[in-house]
Amino acid sequence: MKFLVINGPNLNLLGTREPEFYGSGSYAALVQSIRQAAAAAGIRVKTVQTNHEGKIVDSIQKAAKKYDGIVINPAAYTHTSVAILDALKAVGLPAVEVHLSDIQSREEFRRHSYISPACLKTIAGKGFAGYAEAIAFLAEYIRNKKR
Ligand code: CA2
Repeated sequence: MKFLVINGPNLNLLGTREPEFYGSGSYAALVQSIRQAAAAAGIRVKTVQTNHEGKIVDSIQKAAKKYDGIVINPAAYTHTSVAILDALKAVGLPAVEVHLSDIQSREEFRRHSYISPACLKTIAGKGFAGYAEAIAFLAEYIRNKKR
């Protein structure tokens, strides 16, 4: 099984600001922890980070025949992007939405996600561990479906 993990705008800056929301680990450390979580779940993984909405849409479209599932932190596009919602719906791959911070307990504008209707589950407020939980959840979901 192979998963695509997509991280959206500004997550490349992890560890440089706002540790109270995003922790003190760098983006490289996040990638490392995602790789470890995938290995522990017996999953192959590809990680991508981009600051561009269209590139996220392109990655989702291209995932169709290459990956079994998607883990996505759309970052700020969570709260604005019908294009990412439509792309996830179009490919129909099982997807889990992840946020490092607890978006429900922050500003009002972060409480709504355009992406969650296309996802099996949203995991927020668990830092890097949220990605590990998403990978384990998706792996279990797909394995159960195949039974
Ligand atoms: O909690 C999350 O993971 C978010 O998706 C992160 C986004 C934010 O817009 C969402 O509302 C919630 C922001 C990512 C920016 O990350 C930075 C990290 C360090 C320094 C600057 C930005």
